[in-house]
Amino acid sequence: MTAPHPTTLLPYAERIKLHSNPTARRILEIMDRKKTNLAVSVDVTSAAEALEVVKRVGASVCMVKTHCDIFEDFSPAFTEELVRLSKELDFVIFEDRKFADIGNTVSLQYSSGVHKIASWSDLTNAHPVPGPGIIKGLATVGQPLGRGLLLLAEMSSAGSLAVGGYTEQTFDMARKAGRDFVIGFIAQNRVDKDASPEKGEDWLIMSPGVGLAAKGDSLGQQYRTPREVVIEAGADVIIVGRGIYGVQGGEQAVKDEAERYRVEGWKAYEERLARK
Ligand code: 5IU
Repeated sequence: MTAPHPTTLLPYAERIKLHSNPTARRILEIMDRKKTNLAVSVDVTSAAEALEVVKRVGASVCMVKTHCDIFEDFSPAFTEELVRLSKELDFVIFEDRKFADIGNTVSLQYSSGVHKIASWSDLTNAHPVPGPGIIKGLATVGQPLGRGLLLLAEMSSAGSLAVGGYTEQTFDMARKAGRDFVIGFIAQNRVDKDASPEKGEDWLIMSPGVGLAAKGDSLGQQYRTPREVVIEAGADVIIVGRGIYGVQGGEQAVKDEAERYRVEGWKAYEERLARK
């Protein structure tokens, strides 16, 4: 076995001081306070239903992930309520927008339009494919608001082109941009290979494609267990969608399932710390 990445041997609480970005600090603070590395992805098409799911899972999560363009009835009232819940139930909002255009266009997509993502979402993400201008464009809008950005270094889906040299160059791009706005990666592995917390460099790795029951879906999604993701791959946050909001059995079942994933994710984190 290769040696564990040094970042994975540090408690979340000890990593707070390695970040200046307010969203990165808040994520780590919440994770430590609520004992959770679970993010729930609420991919339902009704805003009212999404808020119901959020109320059920809120106590168990550090983050709620949205796709705001999925909602049939998106409105400013929805995001106001989501922001209110994020304060009441203590979680961060992550709009999984996957920006992928030139800097000028993404700055408009982030600030304007129907969704005005930067006004309510603490965290968002971007494909590095357009080059570093995408980070600059999003930073002009998000950084003054204390928002954070993740770069998509890898994807969970079968046949993804975000592998090898592409993934490595994504990390290099983030490093060059600095950690004022870019706080980590969506990835399947510890893509911040030689980052050393001893030298003050810390990145958050968040992994979708997590499930305790299914191994995948019919459209290329691939699932790993929380243990595989947190211990073997060294990711910091597990992102679960259908495994939680799609569980049969009504409101209580969704709440219980979120709690089950929280416990699994946290046990795995404690086990990874104990490897020292
Ligand atoms: N998502 C992935 N894989 C990725 C990226 C994002 O699944 O590589 I980047 C999103 C898609 C969906 C959620 O919103 O994470 C996973 O949902 P399920 O747990 O329902 O598969």
